[in-house]
Formats: sequence, structure tokens, C-alpha cells
Amino acid sequence: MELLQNISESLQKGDHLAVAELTNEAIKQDLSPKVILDDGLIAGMTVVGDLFKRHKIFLPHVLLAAKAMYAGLDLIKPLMIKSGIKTVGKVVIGSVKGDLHDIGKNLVGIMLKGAGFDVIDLGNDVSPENFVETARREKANAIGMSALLTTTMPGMKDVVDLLKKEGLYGIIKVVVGGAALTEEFAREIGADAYAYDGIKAVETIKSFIGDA
Ligand code: B1M
Repeated sequence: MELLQNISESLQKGDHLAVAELTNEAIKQDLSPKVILDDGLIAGMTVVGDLFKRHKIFLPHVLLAAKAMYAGLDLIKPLMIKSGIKTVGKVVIGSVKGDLHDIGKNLVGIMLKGAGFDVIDLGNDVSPENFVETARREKANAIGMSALLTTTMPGMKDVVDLLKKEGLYGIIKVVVGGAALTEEFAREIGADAYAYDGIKAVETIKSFIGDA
């Protein structure tokens, strides 16, 4: 669809004003937030990631694309979070230490809120101590960690190890996700689950609470 293609292309150009205008237009046309997200915003960001990898564009361009992504996300966020849903559990989320990527983590947070979870978002560059202390203090059911860099992924194991040291392993469940992660990595570090996207994260954490 041309409108979604235009959202994707404007995001690729880093034009946040055009992304906001086109996203508003898509909302007016009653396109679902999922379609706007998947076929407009994420489609555009995927192209940006590919160009960056092949050194066709550089970091300042990626930053502009991220700003444009948020211009669209901010508009569809209220539609993704349904109001008045009963709280089904509490989750602490964050991007791991050293990792400044937060778009995927924020999306996961939006989906968890939409599913009725109480979400405590610690932001990015979150230390293991902050994850574990907050989850303990808030009596959270789960910690959800995001990492986009191969260099920051090992930091997830530090959180699992700290939970073990504090006697909280298995009580507070650990779900991990992010573009470079795999099921195998999650198993190796002792996480309770790997989630490919926000929908899977919601399903998984719900199943943990059902098991409790
Ligand atoms: Co960077 N970056 N970046 N970057 N960046 C990647 C990740 C990279 C793959 C680009 C590339 O080379 N193709 C590459 C990593 C290579 C690697 O380690 N394998 C990379 C690099 C190298 C870097 C820097 C080191 C560059 C530099 O400085 N030379 C630097 C590192 C900064 C740091 O973190 N310390 C850096 C910086 C940045 C920006 C700041 C410019 C910006 C981030 C802005 C922001 O987040 N506010 C940025 C961006 C935008 C990207 C790409 C282009 C897009 C990431 C994104 O937002 N995708 C990315 C390329 C790519 O991934 N294709 C790239 C859209 C988002 C919706 O997807 O985050 O994958 P994603 O989230 C998905 C799933 O993964 C999953 O659900 C989401 C929805 O489907 N998910 C979870 C995520 N977390 C989850 C948690 C869960 C469950 C599911 O449970 C808890």
C-alpha cells in the first residue's frame, strides 16, 4: 500500500515530520496499529539497518531514522495500549548495560502494558544490580531484558547470575530478546525464555504467571 510505503521511505530519509503526518493519515484511514508498525515503521527501519551494515549510510543518519521511528510510534502507542485492563502481573524491563538501543524494548513495553501488565521501564544501559534490586523491591513476576549488540548480550548472564546469588532465580523469571539473540543463547545463559518479539514476550510471561 502506497501510504505505508511512504511511511517506510520517509523513515529511511530520517524525516520525522513526514513520518508523523503520514502516520496520522494512516490512523485516520483506520489502518491497524500493527500494520502501520510492521509494514511502515519497522519495514523502514529494517532497510536503514541493512544500509548501515553495508556502510552505505552512517550513524547520524541512523539517529535521524530513530527519531522518525519515535515520531510514528508515539502516535500509534495510545492505540496499542487498551485502557482499563486489569493488571495481570508486574514486569521490570530494560536494555542491558552498555546498550543504548531502546526502540524494540519500548515496543515490548507497550505490548505488555496493552496486555494488562504493570510495567516498570528502567530505560537503557541498565546495570544487573538495578534490574535485580528493582524486581525484588517491586515484587515483580519477571525481568525482561533487551540487547541489540553482540558485545552487550553477555551482560544478560550477569543478571541471571546475580538472581542466583540472591536466591531469586526461578522466583523472578527472566525473558530475553533482541535482534541478535537466539533460543540457544537464552538457554546457555540460564534465562527462562527467549522471545522473538513483543507478542511472544507477552504470551511467555503470561504462561509463567499461570504456572506460579
Ligand atoms: Co545500532 N546497531 N548501533 N543504533 N542499530 C544495530 C543493532 C546493528 C545490527 C546495525 C548493523 O550493523 N546492521 C549493529 C549491531 C551489530 C552487532 O552487534 N551484531 C549496531 C551498531 C554496531 C551500533 C553502534 C555500535 C554503532 C557505533 O557507534 N559505531 C552503536 C552502539 C550504541 C550502544 O548501544 N552502545 C549504535 C547506535 C545506534 C543508534 C543510537 C544510532 C540507534 C538506536 C536509537 C535507539 O534505540 N533509541 C541505532 C539503531 C536505530 C540501529 C538499527 C538500525 C535499528 C534497531 C531498531 O530500533 N530496530 C539496528 C539494525 C537492525 O537491528 N536491523 C542497529 C527496530 C526495532 C523495532 O527492532 O530492536 O530488534 P528490535 O526489537 C524487536 C525484536 O528484536 C524484539 O522485539 C522488537 C519488536 O519486534 N525485542 C525483544 C527487542 N527486545 C526485546 C526484549 C524482549 C522480547 C523481544 O523481551 C524482554
